[in-house]
Amino acid sequence: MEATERSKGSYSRKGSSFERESPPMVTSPDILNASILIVDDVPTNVELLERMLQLAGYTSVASTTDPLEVCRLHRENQYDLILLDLMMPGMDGFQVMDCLTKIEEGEFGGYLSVLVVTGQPAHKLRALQLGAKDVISKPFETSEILARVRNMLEIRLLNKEAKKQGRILEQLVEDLQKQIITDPLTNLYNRRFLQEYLPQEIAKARRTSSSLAVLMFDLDFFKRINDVFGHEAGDAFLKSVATLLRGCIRESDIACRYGGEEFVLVLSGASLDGAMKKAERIRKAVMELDLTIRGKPLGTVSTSIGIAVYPEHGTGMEALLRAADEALYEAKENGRNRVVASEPGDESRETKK
Ligand code: GH3
Ligand code: MG
Ligand code: MG
Repeated sequence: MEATERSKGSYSRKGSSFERESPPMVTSPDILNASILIVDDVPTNVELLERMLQLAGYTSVASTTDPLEVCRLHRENQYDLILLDLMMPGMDGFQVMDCLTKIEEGEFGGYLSVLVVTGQPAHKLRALQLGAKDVISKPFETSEILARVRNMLEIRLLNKEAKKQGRILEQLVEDLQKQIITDPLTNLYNRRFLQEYLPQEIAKARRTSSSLAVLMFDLDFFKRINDVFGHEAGDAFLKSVATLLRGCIRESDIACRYGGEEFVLVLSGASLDGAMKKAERIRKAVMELDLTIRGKPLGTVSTSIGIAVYPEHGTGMEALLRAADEALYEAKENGRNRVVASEPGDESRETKK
């Protein structure tokens, strides 16, 4: 029993059930359900091929005797395989292929699967050079054409699957890149992002001789919210502060969750005065947040804010963050619920409550 399972190579025992380790990417039903178009100006040729494919189990076989229709049909249906005659009145198979290639390259960016079925062996090489993936001569053997159709569809479907997996992978990478720089509770940027972003913004401010403000927030006595109302209430409050911060900055600014109940705003181009006014507005707005958790109002939570501005209070990220942190510390020391700006030479400016 074990030997048989192992010799199959694709099943293993996991828990109490058998799980497929690597399911085939393209199954037989996938191939039989793939969409096929037959193009030939002679109706009896079309009927012969159609019947042959249907008898072999193919479920999605369409046909046309008008070569001028092929491109429109392909644009509408994006066939997995086109069986194409070469000698047709109005538009020959080479012209059809040219037009199909343009559609694939321009609109679908895909893989054009054309199997040329021709009565002129002399045209085989040219057909292959112009993009046919395979060529078969009329009269053909049923078993040979069926084998070629199957092989071509397998490649086409594998190509489709690889593209799909590629897109899934791209999305995954994009999601991961976003996760790496996002705080999961508040959806604000996290500290890691700030550390990448701030030096770049400082460099930009230096190049353009403009200013930049760093505002550091710390909620006052926030531990009490958790102690009295529970952690869930604390989380809900942090989320509303985040929403408030996100709503009051410009597109060129960023809001980060710096730590537990600490937030940082980076305001590009802001002067000290502008930053102090904005901080003051936010301080008041936080005081006005009135959240209710399970019918209980959380009451007022105040916030202390420290501000540092490039280039007055520092010309690098660490110096600016330190200056903002020191100003915040001073706001706490001076009674909380206030905005304090760092000042060159360690003095500070403060707005009153
Ligand atoms: P201070 O005015 O000195 O800043 O007082 P404080 O209580 O805010 O400061 P402290 O540093 O003593 O406590 C911070 C509190 O923030 C304690 C911690 O439980 C809470 N906190 C930090 N992160 C989270 C979080 O993700 N969710 C919740 N609910 N609380 C958090
Ligand atoms: Mg804190
Ligand atoms: Mg605090």
